[in-house]
Amino acid sequence: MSYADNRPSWDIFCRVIDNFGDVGVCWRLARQLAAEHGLAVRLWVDDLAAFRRLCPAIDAGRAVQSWQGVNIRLWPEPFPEVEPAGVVIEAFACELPERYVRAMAARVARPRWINLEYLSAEAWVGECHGLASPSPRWPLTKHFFFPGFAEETGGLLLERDLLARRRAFRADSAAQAAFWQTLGLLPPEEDEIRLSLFCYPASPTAELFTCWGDGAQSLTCLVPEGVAGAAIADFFGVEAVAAGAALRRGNLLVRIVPFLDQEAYDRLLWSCDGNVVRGEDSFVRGLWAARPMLWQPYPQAEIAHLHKLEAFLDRYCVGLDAPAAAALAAMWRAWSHGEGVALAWPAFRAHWTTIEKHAETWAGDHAAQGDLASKLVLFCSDRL
Ligand code: TRH
Repeated sequence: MSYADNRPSWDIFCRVIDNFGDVGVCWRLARQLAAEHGLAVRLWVDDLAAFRRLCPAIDAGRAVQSWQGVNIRLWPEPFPEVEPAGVVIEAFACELPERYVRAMAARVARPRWINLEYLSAEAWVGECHGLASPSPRWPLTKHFFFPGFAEETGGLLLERDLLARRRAFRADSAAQAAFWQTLGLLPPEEDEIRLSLFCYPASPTAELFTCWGDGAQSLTCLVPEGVAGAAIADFFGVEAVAAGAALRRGNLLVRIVPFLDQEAYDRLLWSCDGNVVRGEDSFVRGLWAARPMLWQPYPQAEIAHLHKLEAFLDRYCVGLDAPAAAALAAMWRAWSHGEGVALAWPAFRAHWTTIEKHAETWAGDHAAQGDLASKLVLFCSDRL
């Protein structure tokens, strides 16, 4: 019996360029397509060791394995002869193997070929979403599918029950205490603020830590192992940091926790009072966590990421009162530009409650717009 049985078959191709975003998005999408849409999903990944970081159940030495309803394959070089699926997702323009494209072209019922793009809040995304690009070489047409924040885009990844699970978890102090225990932590003290930190190696952590350490309130910052490790070690004057480390400066306590699987990372975001997130997938998860957050887009050439930041701020601040919006924008800009962080923090903190209410409303409104996996399934079935 083939991996697809009688279900519609989908192939997702993912190359790990650097970091975790590419495989993070593909893995989340693959699971959702299998679990919520009854599809037979094969996920081809060229770097199983990187994948394993977000999903420790993966055996990096096995070329074929199944987990959580997804058939996972190592993307080998040279690529073998395989029967292409009915829908083929080329994630982030990763370029499909030529042998596979030839097999797609040879199929009587030509597969749907989708290029899944990176997320951006910029206005052009809505105009480019869904555009067709006929191949100059093959009798095949590729369509561009853009995730995004507006109705006319491909939407955001969101599992059907995510917000309900988040609410239930937040209402359950025993579940929260059990989660903290898995990280070797007690629940937060009355007057403690607890934040998670996921940032880039060059993010201005030293300035942020100095400002938190000098602050009046006790602040615990939870950092998954491997995140900004050199900068943190440098700041505290130690050689290296590893999971379990506890480092103090004034009112700041930095705790290094293990790098979590995606489900546990969600629980971390839900459990903290606020979160520092980055890139694409943790950013979206931070939005669904609906706590005040600080986002840094993936640094790109020619400051393209700063345009992404401004475009998102324009959308996100709609409906937020002007002083809180100004404080939030100043803080996010300082964090991404790498200057003025300590100056921006007090106002950001002062508007915390307003920002938190806004985050909850924003999540509810955007969840109602339809999620990426459902939009993608509809987009492909419309074209079958
Ligand atoms: O790792 P990133 O910086 O990924 C980036 C961006 O996606 C960017 O768009 C892309 O061009 C570049 O990679 C190549 O950040 P991102 O997108 O948040 O992905 C991180 C993934 O790691 C996400 O799926 C959440 C997951 N994660 C865990 O599962 N456990 C953890 O402990 C942490 C910190 C993250």
